Amino acid sequence: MVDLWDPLTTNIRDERNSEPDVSRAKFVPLSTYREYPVDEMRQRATEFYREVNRRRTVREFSDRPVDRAVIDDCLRAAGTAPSGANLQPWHFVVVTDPDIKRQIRGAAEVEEREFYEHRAPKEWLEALEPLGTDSNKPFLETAPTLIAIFVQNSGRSPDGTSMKHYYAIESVGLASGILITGLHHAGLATLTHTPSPMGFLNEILGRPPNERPFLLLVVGYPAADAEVPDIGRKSLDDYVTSV
Ligand code: IYR
Repeated sequence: MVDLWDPLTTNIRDERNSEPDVSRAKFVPLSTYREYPVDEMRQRATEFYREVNRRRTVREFSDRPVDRAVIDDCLRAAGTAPSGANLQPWHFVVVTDPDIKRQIRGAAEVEEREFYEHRAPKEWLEALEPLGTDSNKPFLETAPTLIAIFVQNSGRSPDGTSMKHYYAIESVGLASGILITGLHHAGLATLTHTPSPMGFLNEILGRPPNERPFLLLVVGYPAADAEVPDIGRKSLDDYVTSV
């Protein structure tokens, strides 16, 4: 049985009776993997957990600019995410222009007012209560950098024809997680902001219709007096079962 999801055999989708054409396949030795003695492995796992456990979503930002080389390396890290058929169905727009940030804030606040005043069911507003959010989004102008993340539902194959992207949303979620973790690791704060709907981002940022906004990531230094809600994380027993 040929796995039609396998990136090396997807080119046989319309020729199911023929042998897989793996002529494009090229394999190289796995030279990047590193194995550690188990003690070191444990130490590394614990250290990584401690590092990411310090991350908090921040809603009050300083206007201090951030170093672009840091952003670019974190975007490179995001681009290493696994993706369906390795099609890398993401696009990131780094926004620092104050005028574009102002436009984004204006459009986001229109949607957010609609959300908080009409669209959101009572239950949803209650769930958001501990976070203290409302429709004012000053951070969209204060923070030095916004990263608009788009999912490409389709792309172009090398011969220029349109090609469907598989597991596009999942792939962009994975890339976004790596980006957030990388920025935190570098010492920057982030806020995952999702005004809904976010179609205005295509318009303001000139992105094509095959791209859907996934997330607006606010990036910067926290304000000197930034506070975060006193909320916790589930413990392992609450979200893991083993069989
Ligand atoms: N997009 C709104 C509401 C909101 C929704 C969820 I789910 C959050 O975790 C936080 C906020 C806003 O940004 O305020």
